[in-house]
Parts: sequence; structure tokens; C-alpha cells
Amino acid sequence: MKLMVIGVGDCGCKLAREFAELNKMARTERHVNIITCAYAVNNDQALLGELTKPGWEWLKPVLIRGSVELGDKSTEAGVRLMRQESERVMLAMRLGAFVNTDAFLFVAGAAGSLGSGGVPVLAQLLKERHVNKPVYVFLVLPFDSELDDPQRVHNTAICLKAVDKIADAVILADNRGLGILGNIPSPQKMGSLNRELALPFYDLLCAGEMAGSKYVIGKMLDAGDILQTIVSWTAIGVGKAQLSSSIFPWRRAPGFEEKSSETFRVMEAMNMALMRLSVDCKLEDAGRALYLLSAPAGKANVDMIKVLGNRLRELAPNAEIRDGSFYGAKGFTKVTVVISELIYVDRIKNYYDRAAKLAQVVGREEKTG
Ligand SMILES: Nc1nc2c(ncn2[C@@H]2O[C@H](COP(=O)(O)OP(=O)(O)O)[C@@H](O)[C@H]2O)c(=O)[nH]1
Ligand SMILES: [Mg+2]
Repeated sequence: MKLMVIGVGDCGCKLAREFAELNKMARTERHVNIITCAYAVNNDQALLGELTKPGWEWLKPVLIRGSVELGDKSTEAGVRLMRQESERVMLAMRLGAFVNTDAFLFVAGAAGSLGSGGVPVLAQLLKERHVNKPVYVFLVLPFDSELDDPQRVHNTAICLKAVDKIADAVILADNRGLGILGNIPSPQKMGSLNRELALPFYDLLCAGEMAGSKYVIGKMLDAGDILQTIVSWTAIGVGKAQLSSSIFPWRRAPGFEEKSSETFRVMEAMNMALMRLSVDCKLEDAGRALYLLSAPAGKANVDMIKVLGNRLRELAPNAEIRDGSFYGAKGFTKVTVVISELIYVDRIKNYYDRAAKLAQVVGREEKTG
């Protein structure tokens, strides 16, 4: 599956860069393209300069200039700025790349201003002009340390509401869940955090592009499967497990014990993927789901796929489940899961509640003040 990635605002642009890196990796490791084009849309020229170097073709900078009230960090300010600049952004996108694009993926941090307000504006425009292609949003929820900032809570709630209305699906990523306590991480840590956020998309996008039966184990997972799975609120995760190297290298067919221990490891990889979902959710709230196994050549069998399927059906009994598997890993096995069409996400409800409470407080203060 090929995405056009459009990062908006600082967080969005830095993540768009990670998607561009994924495409570079896909081309060198697997000789496929998974991104038709990646854009970094920002009014911060210095950041765009850092992220995109001349000659580094993978990520294209789109500098926007419109004026915005100094210091206004609200989503509403981002909306106003993007409304002034949206035509410039649309013009900057290479129309030629649209043809090969299966879906659009906007990326932004929900708590900021430009990405938070700008993504809904651009997503709406793309939906109007390219009616037949799905528009997805990959939205990063704030760090715990940002929860006391009323502006950020407000922005997050407004952005969640807006993208829910416009996008075909919103894949949530929670900064909170990424093992960083307390303060906002250092730029270095943020870099590895961003890599971690983009990585679950790697196998998912590659699988269908690696045409040819030599890669397929059971069933191919292609763009159609993904398009039919990703709807509404969505979480994504990936887990990895080392496969035992055979203790008897001369024995071609693995024995029963060896086979079952490898199936066990594949299960472990799926458990890990579920534990590391990009946002906390209950699997029974999912209407759709997907799992994808990637394994080293010759190291997987149809039993493994069945076992994974049975387990996921048990955990997500209300979901329509799709699957796929391919030989795409070396030395280890990876399971990617997508949990979608979630009818309830606690984190979202939390932001709505917090934002409503803060609005009440502000209202009361305004009355008495
Ligand atoms: N994971 C991650 N989150 C970020 C990064 N930069 C900012 N954020 C988060 O995104 C939110 C939005 O900030 P930012 O992107 O700077 O706002 P904008 O430039 O106005 O769109 C922040 O509150 C952080 O929670 C980043 O590089 N990685
Ligand atoms: Mg910014």
C-alpha cells in the first residue's frame, strides 16, 4: 500500500520525516515504495531546514507564511492560518503522485496549534477534491506533563472532534504510553520516540507491495485489506520475537517440539504488539482488526497463522478480522496488529471531559471576575 504523507506542524513534520525514512528503508531492504510523497508543512523555516536537506528528495518542505497573532497557541489560530494558506499547500503537492497513492495520511500533534488546527482544514479540502481516496489522520496525543495546561487540553479535544468528523479513520498514538515519565523528552529521545511511532507501519505498508509468491506464506495482505480494516478510531502495534535457531541444523523439517516452540514465540510477538498498541483500548470494543505476520524465509507455517487468528478472535470477538503473512524478516519474526472501528476509547473521553470541565471553570471565573 502506498501512502501520501502530509505532516503539519512541528510534531507532524518530524513524523513525516520518519515516514520518509521508512520508505528509504523499504527501497533498500525490500525494493518497494510505500510512500508516494512525503510533505512537511510548517511556518517554521528553521525546522523545515533541519528536516529536509537539499538533495534529500524523500521529504518535501512546504513553507507557509500567513500571519497569525503572536503567541496564540490555540487550535483556532491554526485553523485561521491554514485557511489563509491552504491553496498554497495544495499547489505544492505533486499531482502526479496522486495517481499511485492509495490513501492520504495526515500527521500532527493534537495539542499544538498549526497541526491541530491545520490538519482538519487540509483533510476537508482533500476529501472534497479526491473523493475516491481515503483520508487518514495519524494523531499524536500529548504527554502527561501537558495535561495541566488548559490550552493543550482544549486543543486536543477540539482537534479530536474535528478529525473524527472529517477523516475516514484516525490512528491514535499516545505520547503518554511511550514509557517517558515526567517532562517532555530531550530532542534525542524524541527522535527515537518518533521512530518507534512510525515503525508499526513498515510491514503493513510493505506486505502488499512485495508481489510475487516467493514472499507469501499463507495469504497476501494488500491495500484492499487495509482499506477495509481502517475505519474510525484505530490503534496500531507491532511486536517482535526471536525465533530459535535450530539445534539440529542438518534436520530439515522441524520436529514437533521445535515447531510448537516457534508457534509459541509468534504468539509472544502478537502479545507484545497488543501490549504496545499506540493507544490504550479494549479489544472487545473493536469492530475490525487485522494481523500480519512476517517471518524469515522458510520459518513460518500455516499453523502459526491459524493460532494467531484464533487468539485474536478470542480477544476481539466483535471484530471482523483480516490477516496476511509474508517472508520479510531476517532472524526474527514480527506481528503487526491493527485494531480498528473502536466504539470507545477512554483517552478520548478523558480529553472531552477535561476540556468541558476547564471550560466550566473559565466560564465561572469570567462571571465572577
Ligand atoms: N511524539 C512526538 N510528539 C511531539 C513532537 N513534537 C511535539 N510533540 C507533541 O505534539 C504537540 C503539538 O506540538 P507541535 O507539533 O509543536 O505544535 P504545532 O507546531 O503548532 O503543530 C506537543 O504538545 C507534544 O505533545 C515530536 O517530535 N514527537
Ligand atoms: Mg509549531
